[in-house]
Amino acid sequence: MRHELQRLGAGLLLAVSLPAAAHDQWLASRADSHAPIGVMGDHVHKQGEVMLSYRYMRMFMEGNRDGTDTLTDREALNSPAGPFMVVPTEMTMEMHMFGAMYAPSDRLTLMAMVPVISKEMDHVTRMDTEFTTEAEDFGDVVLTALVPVGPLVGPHRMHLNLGLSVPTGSIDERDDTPAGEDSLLPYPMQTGSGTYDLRLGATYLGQAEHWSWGTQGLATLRLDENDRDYTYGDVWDLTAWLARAFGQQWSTSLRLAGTVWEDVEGRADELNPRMIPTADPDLRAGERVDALVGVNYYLPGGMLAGSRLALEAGAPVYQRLDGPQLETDWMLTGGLQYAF
Ligand SMILES: [Cu+2]
Repeated sequence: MRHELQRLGAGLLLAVSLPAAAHDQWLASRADSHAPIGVMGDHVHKQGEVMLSYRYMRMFMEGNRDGTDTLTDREALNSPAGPFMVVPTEMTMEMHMFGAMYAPSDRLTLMAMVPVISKEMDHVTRMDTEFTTEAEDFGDVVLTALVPVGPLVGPHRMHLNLGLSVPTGSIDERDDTPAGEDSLLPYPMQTGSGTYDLRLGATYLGQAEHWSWGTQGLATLRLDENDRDYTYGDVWDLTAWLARAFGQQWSTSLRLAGTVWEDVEGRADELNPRMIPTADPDLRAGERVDALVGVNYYLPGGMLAGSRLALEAGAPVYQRLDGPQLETDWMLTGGLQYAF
């Protein structure tokens, strides 16, 4: 009898505490405990955990824009900022991003991100000649310390993103152009910044039984000038998302991402800003808001327990560019994550 009462008591306690836990505790083992895959440094790990990840990102840009107005190629060539000999018409950017995370303690997660970037840009000249340039190289490796702040109990989590971007990327990409064989390519075709940059920010995550949400702000602050005597503009990112969990394995998300980026300071001697707008350091700044939808899949058990698959795609809902500058049309990120 006493035994049965004990069992009943334990059962009741479990029945009460399970749904309560789902409401009161932030759970790492849910599909939506990771942000949409386009967000990086969104979560921390428990002491001793390791996570490896791979992301494929693709971004497509077509047509020029000045302010919020779209321009024809002819209008871009004859823009008040010019006139120019050449304007870009289309660009595709692909990135393979390899990541590793390790938590030496519950209060510190270390993260390294290694990008490999390829870019392709189509152009048209004043004489209607078309040509394409290509670049492929490493991007800048980013090392980040993720430091939880506040209590590690309850349905909310917050951490600081303390990152350093190391200039492993290239600022020496060259290709043949009508201006000459093996010419230095303009600023947006390079794969690195050439500078050490701070990447500082904060991330907040919240969970309810079926829903979760989060926000992250990040500033990219350039610390010096690169070997070609210029510095990319600082970048300010702010994003927020809402996710709906369907069981433990699936979730879908909606996200808004705002970015503001500044002009290039200084200039590369080899680039002639009268030739093409992408070579003009004063025609680089802009701001954009993207809307994205995503899906996360999480495998909680079995051989590949701890694996995650995710996809996110979106398009700008607002963009204002110091133009003429290529406008963004859509972006996509797919990713694989494995924690052990
Ligand atoms: Cu991780």
